[in-house]
Amino acid sequence: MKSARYTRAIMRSAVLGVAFLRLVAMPTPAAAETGAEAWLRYSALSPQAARAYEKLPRNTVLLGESPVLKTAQQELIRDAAQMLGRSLRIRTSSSPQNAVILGKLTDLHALVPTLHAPQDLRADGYWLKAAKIHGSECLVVTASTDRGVLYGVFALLSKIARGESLAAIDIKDIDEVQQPYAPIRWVNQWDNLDGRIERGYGGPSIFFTDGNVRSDLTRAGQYARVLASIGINGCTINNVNAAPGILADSFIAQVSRIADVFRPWGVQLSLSVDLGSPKVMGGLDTFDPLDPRVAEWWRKKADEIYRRIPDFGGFVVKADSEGRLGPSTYGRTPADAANVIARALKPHGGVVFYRAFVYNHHLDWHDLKNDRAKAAYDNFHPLDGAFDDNVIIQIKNGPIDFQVREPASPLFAGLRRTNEAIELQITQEYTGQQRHLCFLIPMWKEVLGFDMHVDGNPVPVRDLVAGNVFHRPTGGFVGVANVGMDANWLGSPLAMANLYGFGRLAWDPNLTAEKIIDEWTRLTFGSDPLVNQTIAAMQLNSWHVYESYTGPLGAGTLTNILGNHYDPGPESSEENGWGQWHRADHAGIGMDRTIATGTGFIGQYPPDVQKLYESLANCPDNLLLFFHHVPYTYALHSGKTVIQHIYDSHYEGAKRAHDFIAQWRTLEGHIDDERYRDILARFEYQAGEAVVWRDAICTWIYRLSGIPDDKGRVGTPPSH
Ligand code: GCW
Repeated sequence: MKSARYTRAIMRSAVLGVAFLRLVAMPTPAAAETGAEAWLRYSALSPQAARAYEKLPRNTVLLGESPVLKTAQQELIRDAAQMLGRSLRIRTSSSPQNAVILGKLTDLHALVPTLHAPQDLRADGYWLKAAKIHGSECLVVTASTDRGVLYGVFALLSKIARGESLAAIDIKDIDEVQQPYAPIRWVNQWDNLDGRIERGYGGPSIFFTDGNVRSDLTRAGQYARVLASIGINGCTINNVNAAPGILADSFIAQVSRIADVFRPWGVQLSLSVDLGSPKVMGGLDTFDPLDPRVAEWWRKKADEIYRRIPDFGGFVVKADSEGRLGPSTYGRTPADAANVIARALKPHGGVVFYRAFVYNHHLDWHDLKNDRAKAAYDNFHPLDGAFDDNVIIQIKNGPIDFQVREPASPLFAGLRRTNEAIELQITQEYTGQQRHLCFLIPMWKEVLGFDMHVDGNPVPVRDLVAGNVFHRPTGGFVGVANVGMDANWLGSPLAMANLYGFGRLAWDPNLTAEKIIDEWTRLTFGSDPLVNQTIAAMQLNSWHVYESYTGPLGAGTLTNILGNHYDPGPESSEENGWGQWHRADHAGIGMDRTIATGTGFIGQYPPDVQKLYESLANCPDNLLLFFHHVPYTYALHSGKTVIQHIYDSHYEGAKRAHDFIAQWRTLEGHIDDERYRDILARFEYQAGEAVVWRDAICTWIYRLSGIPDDKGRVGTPPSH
């Protein structure tokens, strides 16, 4: 009943939309934009562009009636009307003439037994196929799951919105199968129950406020739509530094309301849990994972959750990490801890993500062999094979912590009999906190494409995490998103390219950064070539620019590591237990992680990768200081000394950040004023911050090394 009303409401708004479009002769200059629609703006196409879609069927038929399928049809009707100015009419399966037919393959076969997908459709994969059905031209959007149908609809809408392959939309030609690379494509939100978000830069939580679930969950539903549109199928709603109270029965009842608004979009809800819960809030005197009472506690808890949330996804666990309780309290292993929870979830089909971010933050920095980078591999590699089938080890992309550049974590190649997922950070904790432009897809692509040379064979990280290499039952991609109540979700309009890109890479890590940014820019700003080219180029350069005025040569972000992770603070990242970044002194700089003389971290990689990093001759310049300690006068492959490279890089980076202002100004009048002015102000701010960074790091290193800048810039007061 409710959904029929909703359908009518959608239809009404579509009809009104059409009426409105008829009144407006031509697309007006861009209207006010808040960013709330993200890349789902679906603005009216120009009459000329719309003509290319004239052959899109006039009707739509839905086979089945699940909430996800209904969402798919409503989305199609509404957005096609917005873009094309005409509304698809709903027909039943008895009259599928000239229709976009939506439904699972099994239902489609009942209608057209002869239609067979060209390949097996994996869960969530879809097939867009033009076909003559009962003598009339139809367009089929089909999949093996309801969710796949929804993804197929979003893909079709995206093509129309981007004006992609106009010829391909010719009803006779379209025949496209898309399959996700891996089953796990999730986001994590680090939301606290009081409404604050750890490392969130887009406003307060869309889920929680003052210790409760928000009464109005409109934004949570909109978020699920945004996620579904790029194929993301799971969302962990609370901070990995989990409040035990999340598991109180009364709270689960509240959380189930969030699951209700996710469900129509095929997004599974999951929770971060505190491993101490059985004791801290559960009434037991222990949380020892091997105690049968603890196992029973988790079983009952899981049963209770599934009673209220039948499609619940599972738990994320951060334990023995940064002060969190963990199995070490009882001399147990991460496998003991993960398995006790996994067994409680197993009968319901749930999974446990156990984070590999386990390290000692009271490390003795005087001991030059100590190295935080070694922790994940040291803790998890020996347990390979000890984890149950529904446990996934969630591994940060690099061995430290989302720095501006890190090598791929060696643990990706260190687990053969254990599921794994890569954890990428969409929220820009160490990369400018959404106040600096930093498009992270090129960085993620480098990691996903990094060849781990497993057993001497070429093996990119993307295949390891997808579970393809060692034939694991599951695996994939997790992104720490941290969207908030700000209208534009992440606090900065351009930062949304990272969320979009995460979803696209999780679906297909072989997509190029260029393709992803082109898609995002067209969807977000329209089809003006100047806008597309300018924004794409700025985004594609932005990571290198940020890296060059913060921490080049693999030195780490050089930010204030004990505080906000934003301002320059190179001294803070040394001489404390949280790990060592650069070991800079008067004679040299860099962390010696070699097998021969350093911490031995390089020894965690397969032999061919060891060869790459162990020798100074082979080690790439951009990771030199991550792996080696060298004198400031050491000559890079480029021929420059390390110190001169650092000076030049900071000056050049700050200049390039400043150039962003002029590049952006070329877009005045080509995009809406709101976003134009908002983003311009951000670039002006970033240019100033880049100078602060440049001067802080150059002065620091000049004082340490005593070596002047060849070009005479460092250490001299500014001339005006
Ligand atoms: O990078 C660090 C962050 C912490 C975060 C932790 C983690 C949620 O500074 O805020 O805690 O990583 O990933 O667990």
